[in-house]
Amino acid sequence: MKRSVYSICGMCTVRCPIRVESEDNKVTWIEGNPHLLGGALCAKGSAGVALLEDSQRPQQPLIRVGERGAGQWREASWDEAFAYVAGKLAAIREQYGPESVVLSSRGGPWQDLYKTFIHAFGSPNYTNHDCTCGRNTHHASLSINGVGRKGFAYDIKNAKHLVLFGRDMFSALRLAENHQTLDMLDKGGRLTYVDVRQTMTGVKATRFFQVRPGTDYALALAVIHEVIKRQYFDATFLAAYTSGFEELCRFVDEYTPAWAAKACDVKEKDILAFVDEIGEDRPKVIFHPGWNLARYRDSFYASRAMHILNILMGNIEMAGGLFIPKGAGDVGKKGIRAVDCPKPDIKRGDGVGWEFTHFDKGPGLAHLFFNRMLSEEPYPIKGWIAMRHDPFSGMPDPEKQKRAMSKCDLLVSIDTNYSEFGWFSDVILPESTYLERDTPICQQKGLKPRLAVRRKAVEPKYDTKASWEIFKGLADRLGMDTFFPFATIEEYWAWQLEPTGYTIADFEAKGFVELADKPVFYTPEQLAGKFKTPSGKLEFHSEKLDKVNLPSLKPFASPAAPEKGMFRLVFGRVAIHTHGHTTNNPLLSELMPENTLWINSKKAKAMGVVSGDLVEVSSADQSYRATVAAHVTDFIHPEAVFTVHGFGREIPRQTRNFLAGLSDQKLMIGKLDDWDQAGGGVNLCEVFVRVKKSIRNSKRRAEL
Ligand SMILES: Nc1nc2c(c(=O)[nH]1)N[C@H]1C(S)=C(S)[C@@H](COP(=O)(O)OP(=O)(O)OC[C@H]3O[C@@H](n4cnc5c(=O)[nH]c(N)nc54)[C@H](O)[C@@H]3O)O[C@H]1N2
Ligand SMILES: Nc1nc2c(c(=O)[nH]1)N[C@H]1C(S)=C(S)[C@@H](COP(=O)(O)OP(=O)(O)OC[C@H]3O[C@@H](n4cnc5c(=O)[nH]c(N)nc54)[C@H](O)[C@@H]3O)O[C@H]1N2
Ligand code: SF4
Ligand SMILES: [Mo]
Repeated sequence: MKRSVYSICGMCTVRCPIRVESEDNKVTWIEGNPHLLGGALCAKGSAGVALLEDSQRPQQPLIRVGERGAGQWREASWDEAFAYVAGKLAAIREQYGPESVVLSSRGGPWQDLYKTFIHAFGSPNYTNHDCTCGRNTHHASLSINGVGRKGFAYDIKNAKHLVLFGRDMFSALRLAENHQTLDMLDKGGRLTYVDVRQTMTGVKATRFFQVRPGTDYALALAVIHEVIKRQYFDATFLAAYTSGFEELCRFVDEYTPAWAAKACDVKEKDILAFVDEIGEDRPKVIFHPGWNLARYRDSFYASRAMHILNILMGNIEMAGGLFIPKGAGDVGKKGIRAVDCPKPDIKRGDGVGWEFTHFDKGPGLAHLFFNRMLSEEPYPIKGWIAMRHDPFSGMPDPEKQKRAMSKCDLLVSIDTNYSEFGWFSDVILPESTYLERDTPICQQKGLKPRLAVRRKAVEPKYDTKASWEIFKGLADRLGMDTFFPFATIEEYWAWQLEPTGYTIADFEAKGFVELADKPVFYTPEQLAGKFKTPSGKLEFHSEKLDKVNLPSLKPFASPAAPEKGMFRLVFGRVAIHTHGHTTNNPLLSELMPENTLWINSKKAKAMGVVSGDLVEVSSADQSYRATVAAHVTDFIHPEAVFTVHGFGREIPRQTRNFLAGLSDQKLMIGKLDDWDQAGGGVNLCEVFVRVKKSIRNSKRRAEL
């Protein structure tokens, strides 16, 4: 029988809306939801069928029988696996207290489920991936704007100029944002791109700065200097909504374009020409605060500088600028219900909220758990549940993580794939792929907020379950069933929708329910109350930072240069892979089976390396090394080498990516302890590696 359902893609965390066709329980076609994406889908989205059909993913619950990491498993029924995990969790709770269990997840619109589970269990220790992703930019936004990194979105389509510092959006895709940017360029808009190397985004840009690694902050300070000098700011906006402008003016006085040109290895005339352009294009100039703004020790301040530039442009809450995403309440509608349980009033195990008081307590900071696990301070951690999160892949120095995790009595991976963490864990609870599962309804905020839902296109191919069923299954066995008051997804949807007046049938026509007909912008009066800072204004100077002895405006310090024979390791995305979990996908692994090492032509020449030669890359302490092909190019700064994240995996049941390429996170020795004290993010780009020509190069080449 033929079917068509609207759903939500799950090949990356962007979650694009899709339409899926199936026949006799086989997926035959996937496209972007025509009502929102005009059918467009990226390569990964199209490869969802290959994920579904892949036999190299866990097919039923697995319980470890050999040593941790040895890969010996016994297959278990769901009843058995639930009873096993619930039994171990109950024993930990009994012996050490509920706070001894951590649940980490990839965040997202369904995190209420995971948070409710761990809070109902009695632990405050919910954490997520963000310390290695957007935490610095999140805290930067909180410190200036009083709202986190998702507190603003960008009306790129109507902008005249988009400025991206290390936001390689045509590799690190978000389809709707990509479409908006292409539309903006078609209408004559400008795109300025800043990176240490040329990228898919850089080649579409109207202006490209190839900067010295870790110097974005210097460039941004010079632009602020020049914008203020030329009075390219919106004085009315500044007077109405900001505090600390005079201090900012004094601070940037010394940071001239001539100075920045030297600090960043770019030309002064290019900086001046760029400022000419933003003078013409303002206020419709968007400085994207970066998803990660790379991850250097001053990324928090660099991201603050982007926010400062937006504020100077006066582009907030207007077409072609930044806007505050609207939810149901903002458009006069009732929101959906979410499961909930108050967070237990117990100190977090990572120190956030009591030792570190200036960070968002929500998910804390995952990397801060590991030393504390080793020292058992403030209490032992005995269980770790990773839900759609692979700490060994997404966090640095997996060997150190393993040492800390070895203190645990229970490690559980809830994943669609074998993750590096899952392979080391005690129990794998396999989630059905996104094409085989229904999810709760979620709200998508925006200028026109929506409700959306993922609907299964086919029945599960293997003995897998949806995460809501997994958490409910465990909760029922731990006496926490009242928190999840539904037995089927239909009951769950009805319970969620009850306050809204909608029913699940309202999602049939387009796959979503639109809560507003037209884009909703706040009026200037409404805007005034929206910044949740202590003063209610956009604060160039933050008293919250004063309280923890951190400067609001920090002088630029030039990053360290690599020693001879070493390079700064930078990493990033390609459009056809999502981190490490698509590199074994039957289709995508064919498109890109392994990563390479980008290296500057002059440096390569000095080593006698040409493109395609094998190079050996090793960590500073030599404990991890891998051999990959060199990609020699002028378009990377000589101090840096670059690789695509997600390779160098070591899971024998994944034969397509087994030991293919190089793992950047395994080169990041000691980086769990090197993090930005102001922004909380791990300094993943403060890593130096040794590179040499490999002795494994073919004889023929050696003879040439
Ligand atoms: N296809 C695909 N899309 C994705 C993802 C994916 O895995 N695959 N992941 C999603 C996720 S989780 C995220 S967080 C986003 C990330 O989105 P982005 O941050 O846009 O993506 P990255 O590729 O990580 O970008 C890092 C870039 O920073 C550059 N860089 C390194 N050092 C510096 C520096 O000092 N200055 C500047 N200006 N640039 C520097 C690197 O060369 C690289 O091009 O992408 C999302 N989209
Ligand atoms: N060295 C280095 N470290 C990095 C990065 C880097 O580029 N280099 N990038 C950083 C960034 S920006 C991020 S966001 C993090 C990402 O790191 P993680 O948060 O670990 O994210 P992913 O690798 O996307 O996915 C984690 C796990 O989710 C599983 N998964 C995928 N789909 C599903 C699903 O539908 N259900 C379930 N239950 N599981 C699923 C995947 O198989 C994978 O094992 O890593 C960060 N760390
Ligand atoms: S960007 Fe691609 S993989 Fe990610 S959700 Fe959208 S279609 Fe899916
Ligand atoms: Mo991320």
